[in-house]
Amino acid sequence: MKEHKAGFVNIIGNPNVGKSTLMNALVGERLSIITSKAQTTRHRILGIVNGDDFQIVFSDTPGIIKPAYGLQESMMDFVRLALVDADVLLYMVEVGEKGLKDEAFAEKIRSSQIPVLLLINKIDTSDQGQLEEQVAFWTEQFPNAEIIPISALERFGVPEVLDRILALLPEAPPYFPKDQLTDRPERFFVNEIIREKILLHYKKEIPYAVEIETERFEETDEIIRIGAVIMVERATQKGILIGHKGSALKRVGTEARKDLETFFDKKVFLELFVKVNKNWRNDARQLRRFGYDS
Ligand code: GDP
Ligand code: K
Ligand code: MG
Repeated sequence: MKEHKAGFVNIIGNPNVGKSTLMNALVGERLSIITSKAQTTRHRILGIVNGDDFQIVFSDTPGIIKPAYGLQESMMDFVRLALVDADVLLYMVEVGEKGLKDEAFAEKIRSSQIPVLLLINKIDTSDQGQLEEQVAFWTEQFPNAEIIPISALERFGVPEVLDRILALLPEAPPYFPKDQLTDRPERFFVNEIIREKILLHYKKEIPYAVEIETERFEETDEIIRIGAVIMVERATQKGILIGHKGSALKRVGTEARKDLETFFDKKVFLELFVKVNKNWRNDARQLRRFGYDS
């Protein structure tokens, strides 16, 4: 059997640096995309790129200075999210983008345990001298990153980006069916959106102790009815998750529902249940990222 590589690649960068253009260019190379409902950068999954012997799952995070997430803390939470569960991080900047506005953010990137490819995009708009200056600047800022100058628009450097990602991906079976869209990925997105809200609203212990399972996903012309179970290992965690008079869980539910409505472009009815299951780690760990666990 030929080896198969698969993994999660997160893309971060300011709005309009060219993240979506790069995605389109990558998908245009000999590949297929099976899911791309969320082209807006409010959501994490952008697309899945398949080859015979690989599968790359690209995720996006909201622009790192997006005003809607203007609070420093939320922003850092999103960057933290981008550094969790990824195999490779793509950090995209554009030619001429100078100076890091945010030292805390830069520090996160510098100390990333995940390989970072720093893509300097739009080099079609710069001359050689400028480009060399840029490469020197970013090399100094992020000595741990691999710098690749590209033009997503003109596809310059795009095959190299793909090659580097493939070199860095672990050997793994595909996470999603390679040629079809099923309801499995939809459940996977539901799980991910709920998980994101939990990561944002609770301290460390909770996000790492939970597992989410979407048990019900029923779509009609008007509405999608979703039932999801949040599994925890201990009763105390259940209490924290639910919060005083249910207020904490309610916030998770409300925010997740809003995102799901944008994601699926449809009204969503979302029910969340919290269950204590001491053994979920043993049961579910292997399947966690697959979206096949329901
Ligand atoms: P995103 O917000 O990071 O997803 O950025 P988009 O992919 O939507 O691109 C923002 C704008 O930059 C669009 O007008 C693109 O056409 C343009 N753009 C993206 N990549 C390049 C590039 O390599 N060169 C040039 N000149 N423009 C680009
Ligand atoms: K854009
Ligand atoms: Mg975009």
